[in-house]
Amino acid sequence: MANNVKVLGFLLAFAAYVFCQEEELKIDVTHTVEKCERRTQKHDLVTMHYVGKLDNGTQFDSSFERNQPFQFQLGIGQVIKGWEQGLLDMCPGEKRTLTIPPNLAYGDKGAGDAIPPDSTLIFEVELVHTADGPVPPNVFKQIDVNKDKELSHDEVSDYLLSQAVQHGQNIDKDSEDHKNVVQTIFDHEDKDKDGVISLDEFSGPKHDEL
Ligand SMILES: [Ca+2]
Ligand SMILES: [Ca+2]
Repeated sequence: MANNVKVLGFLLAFAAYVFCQEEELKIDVTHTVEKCERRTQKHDLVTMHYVGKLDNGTQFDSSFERNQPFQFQLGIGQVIKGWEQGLLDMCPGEKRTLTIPPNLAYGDKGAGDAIPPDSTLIFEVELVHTADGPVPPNVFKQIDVNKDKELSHDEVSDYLLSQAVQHGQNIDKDSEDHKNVVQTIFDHEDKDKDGVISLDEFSGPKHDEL
């Protein structure tokens, strides 16, 4: 079950804000560099410094105070959407202020005690370094075993079971827990409710060329 939850969380992270109203990200470049050695792109491993504040000015996080920049990979859902979108095409040394609406941050759930529901977040970010990162696996293709470019209930179920086995767990495919996990994924991903998840609907890692 624990692993199912992990896989589910992974899939839902991409779908979490679909139902929220769309608001735009605001990017203000506050410092430019004259010589740009490389601009960030999808799948880069980026190293950042940042200060995060609520829109009332309350600071909730700072990599400067930890004295340690933050490293992550762009484009694979490791960070909030406002970062995924707002940190692209950026030069090392460049600074930006990102004003991120809730639907591109932590939505109506918020995060912990620090970030209340429906918070707009202000991040002052500075790119320290960027480099090529690994291209992630095409999860859609892995799930779509019969290659009809749609994910059926059985395909999603089989994929979750195979992931569990890879992590040394055995899940009963007829258990209520497992069925609920599959159903929850379809509730979020099968937007037109036709019983299959199309490539367009799928919000996890996929490649456009499929
Ligand atoms: Ca299929
Ligand atoms: Ca569908």
